[in-house]
Amino acid sequence: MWISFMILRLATLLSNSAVMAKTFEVQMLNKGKTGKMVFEPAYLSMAVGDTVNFIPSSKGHNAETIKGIILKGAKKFKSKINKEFSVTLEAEGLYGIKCTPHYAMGMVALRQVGSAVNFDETNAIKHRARQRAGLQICLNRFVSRKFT
Ligand SMILES: [Cu+2]
Repeated sequence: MWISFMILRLATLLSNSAVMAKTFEVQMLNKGKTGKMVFEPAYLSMAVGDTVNFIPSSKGHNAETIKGIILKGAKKFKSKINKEFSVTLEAEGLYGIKCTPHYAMGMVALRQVGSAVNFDETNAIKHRARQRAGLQICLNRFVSRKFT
């Protein structure tokens, strides 16, 4: 009786932790609601241990972490063009993500994992105008969420 109670309890704990970690789908698109060459959604707030699944809905895109917009020690990644790619983000902070071929067109995204411990460094980084504009939109969403 005691054993079966413990097994049941353990099973409940395990299933709870499986439910807690979420998977977010992000489309990589030639044309989206927010313009041409976009990640949708461009900004996402996640918990530590959540997974992002990048889906190449249009051809010619990938997802790569941006140098300088990722906390030191956090896992960098670069997916293959046209391939679906999943990554579990274990370190807290902001992750800047770009599409390698369309970075110059401003195809960028921001993931906030837990709290944005590297916000100041992210906000201070220098980029060319288009990338900067894309990142600024993401950062503004982060800021408005933070202070409202
Ligand atoms: Cu792209």
